[in-house]
Amino acid sequence: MRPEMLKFYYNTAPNPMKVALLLEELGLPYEAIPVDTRKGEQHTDAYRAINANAKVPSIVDGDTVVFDSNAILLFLADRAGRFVPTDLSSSARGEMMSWLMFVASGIGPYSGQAVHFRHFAPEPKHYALNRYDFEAHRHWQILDERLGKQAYLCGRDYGIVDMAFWGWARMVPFVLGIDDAWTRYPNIKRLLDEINARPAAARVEALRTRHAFKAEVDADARRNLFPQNQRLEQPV
Ligand SMILES: N[C@@H](CCC(=O)N[C@@H](CS)C(=O)NCC(=O)O)C(=O)O
Repeated sequence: MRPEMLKFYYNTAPNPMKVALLLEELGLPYEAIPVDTRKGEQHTDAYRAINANAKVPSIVDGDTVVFDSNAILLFLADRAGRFVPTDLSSSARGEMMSWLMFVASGIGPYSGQAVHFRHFAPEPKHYALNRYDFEAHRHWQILDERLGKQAYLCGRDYGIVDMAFWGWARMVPFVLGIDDAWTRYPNIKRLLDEINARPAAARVEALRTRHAFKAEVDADARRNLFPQNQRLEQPV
């Protein structure tokens, strides 16, 4: 019997797209299964059985289930022995883990919250926006400085940290709400352009347009994406 193909649950947001890039770089056959988060498909019982956090991406490969984008990157790269230093006790491995977690716990969350407070949150939001905008700038600045000194985030070799970076990097002008983002962070733009030129990135671009995800952020989408807002309607 033909083994089932790896299932990749995705939408076109930064976290799923970094995983799509690795799947394409590895040349792994996969079935791309859209999860339309604006329609609330992440909250179904069937999907929550795969990802208790009710977010994309997730993968299911046989009886292996992995969720959270950076966990998936590390799992797949380790399994393939590619795009990561494979000697677990090497300094290169320590460096890779540090920068992967920096992207996972810093770049992603601060950029995500900067987007939320800049583009979606109701007023008053000055305090929150100032905090997340400051932290988003600070994190991107750290990567820009690093990329001013070396080709890739972990030195001379392209790897999963660069893929994790790539998922978010194209969003930088939107995250920071500025037109001159690429003048301020030229090294980020340099690596973004380089990765965009890779054949794997072109295949991710094709995946992006394969499914018509809901485009409107209407009241229903807001309920699905920002369930916390329901508490604001209840008396304290
Ligand atoms: N830490 C998670 C975050 C995943 C995440 O926030 N995914 C977003 C898309 S980039 C999502 O599913 N949003 C829908 C929702 O929050 O309901 C990861 O890296 O995979």
